[in-house]
Amino acid sequence: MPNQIPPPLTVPAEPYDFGFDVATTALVVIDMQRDFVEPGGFGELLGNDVSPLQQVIDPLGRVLAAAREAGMTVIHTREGHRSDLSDCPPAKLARGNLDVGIGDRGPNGRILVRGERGHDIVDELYPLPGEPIVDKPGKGSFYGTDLDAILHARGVRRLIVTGVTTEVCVHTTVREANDRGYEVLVLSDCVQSYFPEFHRVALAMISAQGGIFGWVTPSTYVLDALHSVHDSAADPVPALH
Ligand code: C5J
Repeated sequence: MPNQIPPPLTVPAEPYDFGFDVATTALVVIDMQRDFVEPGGFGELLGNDVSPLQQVIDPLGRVLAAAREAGMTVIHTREGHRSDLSDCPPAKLARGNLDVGIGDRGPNGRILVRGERGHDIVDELYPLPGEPIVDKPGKGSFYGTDLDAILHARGVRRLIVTGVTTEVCVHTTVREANDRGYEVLVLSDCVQSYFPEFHRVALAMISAQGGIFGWVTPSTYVLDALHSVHDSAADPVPALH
């Protein structure tokens, strides 16, 4: 076994403590788009109540601020398609037999189409200049995107995953990341689903069997860890005599 230096930050998690550092970890914010989180979007068109998803905005906003202050890589994703829908598989377009579906006009513009208001990220969590936005055609954040290349270029090996929905785009991304060798921590109060039972079981599936896909913890532990980085950076340097 090669000697491994343990990561300097450790948080309690299921199924056991998760170690990470700021330099090799990225915060990934998945699909916090109006089309999923606000009325009039794709989520509501599918018959869902979107209000549970709005509960993650506050805790996720706090994690986002702490990650930015600590200097951690932050990556945002958006699910959606080219305006001519040429990257949308016919099966995805047809799914659900919807009267109004992907590419059709809704209150926030054309549904899940890039450049439309509904496709974009909610104001509260809007990316800062320099934070990569990964536009993805599918549920997973790696499929059909350059996310892996971006992470490799930055030396990122661990992901702290947040966003919506727990059992769809979050889960698919966690599985894709796990198979690519990333260590993944999911923040239980910063992910949500239209279905409480799916949310609960999806989180349980990640940490079961010794962490078969990764780790799960509430955001408070990660906030404390990130604040400790920021606080120690702010400590005055002792004077040399
Ligand atoms: C869905 C997503 N649920 N971001 N997308 O269609 O989870």
